[in-house]
Order: sequence, then structure tokens, then C-alpha cells
Amino acid sequence: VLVTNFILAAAQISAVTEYCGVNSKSSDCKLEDSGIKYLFYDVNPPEGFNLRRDVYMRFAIMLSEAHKRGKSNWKLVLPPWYNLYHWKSDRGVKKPWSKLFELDALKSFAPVVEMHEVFNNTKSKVVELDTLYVLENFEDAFENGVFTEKWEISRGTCEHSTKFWGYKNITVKEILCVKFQGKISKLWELISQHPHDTKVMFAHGEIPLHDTYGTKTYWDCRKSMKFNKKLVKIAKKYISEHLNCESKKCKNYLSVHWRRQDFARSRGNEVPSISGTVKQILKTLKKLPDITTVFIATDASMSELNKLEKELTDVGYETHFFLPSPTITDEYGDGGIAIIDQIVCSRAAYFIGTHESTFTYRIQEEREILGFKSDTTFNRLCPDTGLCEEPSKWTIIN
Ligand code: GFB
Repeated sequence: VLVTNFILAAAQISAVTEYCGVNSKSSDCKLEDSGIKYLFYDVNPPEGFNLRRDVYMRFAIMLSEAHKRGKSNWKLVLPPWYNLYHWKSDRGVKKPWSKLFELDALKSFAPVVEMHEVFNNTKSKVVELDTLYVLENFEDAFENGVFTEKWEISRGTCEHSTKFWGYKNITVKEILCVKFQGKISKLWELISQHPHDTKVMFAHGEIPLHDTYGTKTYWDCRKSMKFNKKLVKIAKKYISEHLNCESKKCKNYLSVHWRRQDFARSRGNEVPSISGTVKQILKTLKKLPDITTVFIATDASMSELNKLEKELTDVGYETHFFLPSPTITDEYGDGGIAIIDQIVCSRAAYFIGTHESTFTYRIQEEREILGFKSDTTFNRLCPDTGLCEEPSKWTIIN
């Protein structure tokens, strides 16, 4: 009897696997029977694109490592890019990751799915989360001067949104407020408290720390975040037509990431004025006699940018910045334009970034992947006056 039961069970499992396998039509697939579990996450709403990319990596590594240890039924749900504070042209749009990144490349590293795939795999088209964990920081990270990894379900209420990226058909059974400090894999302890859950979500996914910051695994994950091929094509065409280079490692232009707007307002002491910026670019160009072209990536207003451009062209430097066509803006939005700027910056002979901007960090990583020498990458704009701390160098591990 035991053997027969075993054979029957095995046949059932294989039927389900077949039913929900890679080649199955997702609308026919009964997710509830397939044993797949979904991990959703979201990030503090005011956080921008490039911190979100880092939070993605923490979760992707958590899931990829878990897969290696047998937790192969968990999938990470990619939260759509929705109403990001800085992306004014994309209001109300739920942008899937495939618009900005190559999904196959992401999937080659971690078991990820787009939100629309989850809906397609759910017959009722309603996603009911079993538990939403709203993460919060402990008031005091250092108890008696020591940082220990810990979590605690809080009794009180915590701030959270149940809007779920504007979807009306995502609901939640239970919400738990959790004070959390430590590495991301510690979240498995929370998940294991409710072993029957098949859909869990973490709000404030930026609170848990990387398990493996800067290691080979970190870089393998980072390398898998390949930009959407169509965006790469647009950037390459721009570099070829305006910056006169056909290679991934150009020799003939300098690039600058000049972060302004809210960053300049909140970090006035760290960010140079327009003429302070020009002075520093010129100082660097003096050391690079073969370079006469400058590319500026920025979120500055047109009037600020025009001033900067004029000051550079007045002294003989060809100055460029990427102006998207309405078609590109409509198709890819502010996120796509940010990526094009990042690609152009990453291929320059020399790069100067904005101190502590995650937009700059992601360009530096891209340059590490391309194999540029560190001293052409880890350079920063300094404030007009006062100290100018050296930028940290996060070099690649292959
Ligand atoms: O990526 P991001 O969060 O880096 O920057 P920081 C925010 C957004 O600004 C990006 C736009 O998603 C872009 O939409 N942006 C910034 C740019 N620089 C450029 C650029 O050179 N080109 C283009 N096309 N767009 C932090 C935020 O920003 O700044 C925090 O994450 C907070 O939420 C803080 O706002 C002050 O790390 O620079």
C-alpha cells in the first residue's frame, strides 16, 4: 500500500509539475496546487531608483542562496516600478522590470517573476497575501554599544500602505509590525513562523542588510542586472553619433554625474555650485590632454544645465547631454532615460560622480564590470569649500 501511495503521489506531483511547468500556458496553471510560494517586497516610498536596485539584490541573493539549500519553491516577485517620487513622467504607470532590465538575465541568477506572471498564474486574478510583515528599525541599533541581529513583533501599530502598487486585486489576511535589524537571510526566521503561508510580503525591504556585500555572489548578482537591450541600443547609437565612439570602453570623452534637485537641497554642504562644478571638471580635463569632449548626466533644470554647458564650451570643450525624443520618454519613461545616462557615463574614459549618490554608485559598478581602471572611476565632485572625503572604492570580485 505504501509503495502504491508513493507511486500515486509521485504521479500527482509530476502531473502538477507538467501542469505548471515552464512550457505550460500560465492561464491553465493552478498555482495553488503547484507548491510555488511567493515572496513580495516593497521599499520605503521616497527612495529612488538606484537604492531600489540595491534592495532588489539583497532579496535576489537571499532567494538564490535559499534555492541552493533546497528552498526551491520560493519565487521573488519583482515589484512594478510605480509612482516613484523622482519619476514625474511615469505617474500611474505600473512599469514591469522587463522594460528596464533583461528578464532572462535576472532569472539566470535568481528565481524571479514579474507581478503580472503571478496574476496570470492565479485563477481568481486576486492575489491574497497570507502575511504582510511591515519592517521597522529598532529605536537604538546599538544595545550597550553592540550591534546584534534581532527581530521582534511589535505590539503597537505601524505605518503601512495596503495600496500595493495601485492594484485593487491584492489583499492581505494578516499584517504584522516587526522591528528588525540584521542581515536579510534572517527574514527566513520570520517566514518559518507561518509555515503554511504561500504568499508573504515585506514592506520596507530596505531595512535588512546585504548578506554578502561586495563578495563574488554580490557581483554575480550585479552582473545579472543587464539593462534592457533596446535601451543599450539607444545609448550605443547616441555614443556613436554624438561622442564618436564605437566601443564599450571609450577613450575620447569624460563623463560627469551631476546630481541636483532634492539631493542638492538636502546636502547643500556636499554639492558644488555650477561654477564650482565647472572648475573641477576643467581641473581634471587638464590632466587628460587627449579628451576634448564632456558628457553630463544630470537631473538639473535646463537653466542650470545651460549655464554649465556654456561655461565649458566657452573654454573650448564640446559638451553633450542626452535629450530623449518624446517616443523614448513615452516608451521607457524617466527610468529608461536614467539608464541611458548611466550607460553613456559607464563607457567614458574617465568618470566623475556625485558623492554618496546611489545613481553614481551604480555607474561605478558598471565600470568595474567593464574593466576600467579604478582611478578613472572612483572620482567625485567636491563641495566649493571645506573637506572633501575620498570616495569609497567598491572594486569587483570575479
Ligand atoms: O537613482 P537615485 O535614487 O539616486 O536618483 P540618488 C533619483 C532619481 O533622480 C533617479 C533622477 O531615478 C533619476 O530619475 N536622476 C538623478 C537622474 N540623476 C540623474 C541623471 O544624471 N540623469 C537622469 N536621467 N536622471 C537619492 C534618492 O538619490 O537622493 C533618495 O534615492 C533621496 O530617495 C536622496 O531623494 C536625496 O542616490 O542620487
